[in-house]
Amino acid sequence: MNMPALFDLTGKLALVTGSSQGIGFALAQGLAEHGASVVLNGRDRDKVEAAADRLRAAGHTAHALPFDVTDPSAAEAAISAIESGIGPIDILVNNAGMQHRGPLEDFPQDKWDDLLRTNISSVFYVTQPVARFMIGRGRGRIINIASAMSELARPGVTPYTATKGAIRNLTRGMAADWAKKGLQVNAIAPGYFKTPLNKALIEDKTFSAWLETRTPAGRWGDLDELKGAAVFLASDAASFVNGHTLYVDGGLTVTV
Ligand code: GCO
Repeated sequence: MNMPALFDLTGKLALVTGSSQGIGFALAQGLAEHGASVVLNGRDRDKVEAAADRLRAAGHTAHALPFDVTDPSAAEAAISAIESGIGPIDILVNNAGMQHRGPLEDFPQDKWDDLLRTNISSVFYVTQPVARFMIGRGRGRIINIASAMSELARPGVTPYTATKGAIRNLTRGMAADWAKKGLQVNAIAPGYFKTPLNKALIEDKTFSAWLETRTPAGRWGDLDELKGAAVFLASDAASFVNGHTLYVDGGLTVTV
């Protein structure tokens, strides 16, 4: 097969959770730029619709589907609605997530519960119904969004770090269960990118200066630099890649 065709997503349908802004929107945009139709998701209907309009204005096929990924019934209903009303889901990107920072000894238990539900349980709630359809077709690509914090820790984000470490192993487990059924399940682990989730860090000049020194590339990542990893893992170019976590972090996780 010629190389460009390997990365061509024309005719594919991708669901990207948490895609009205930030990393999720960039990944949906990258998949659409390589031919996929995309279903955008988020909890805020207006934001999801506005994001879909942005992609349509660029000539892409985009659907807006606001639903709460932390509600298993809502997730199952949304997946059924996509499969029956839009088309078979070829690509699932589990991007929806949250962050809450604070010292672990004082970390609020309700925030702990929110993080586990949003960053881990939602991936199970959304992926299980999608995987059933994919298994029925003998094909599908699932991309979970991990983090540099799947590999490293830093003070003040321990609950988030725990959830992202779990995502790395959940990815491996999904690959173990589903590779023989024709599914490829991998993860993308972003380093530090200027997203709404990191607003507080971006505005913290001390943190930003430290990060730029700590990161071998010497800078924050640009959201467009995540698109290639998503297109690769969603495409036929990754047909024998399974259970892998691909770090897109400027070298952060391989150096001290
Ligand atoms: C933090 C950040 C990180 C990034 C990203 C790094 O407070 O350290 O939120 O967790 O969001 O996950 O890979």
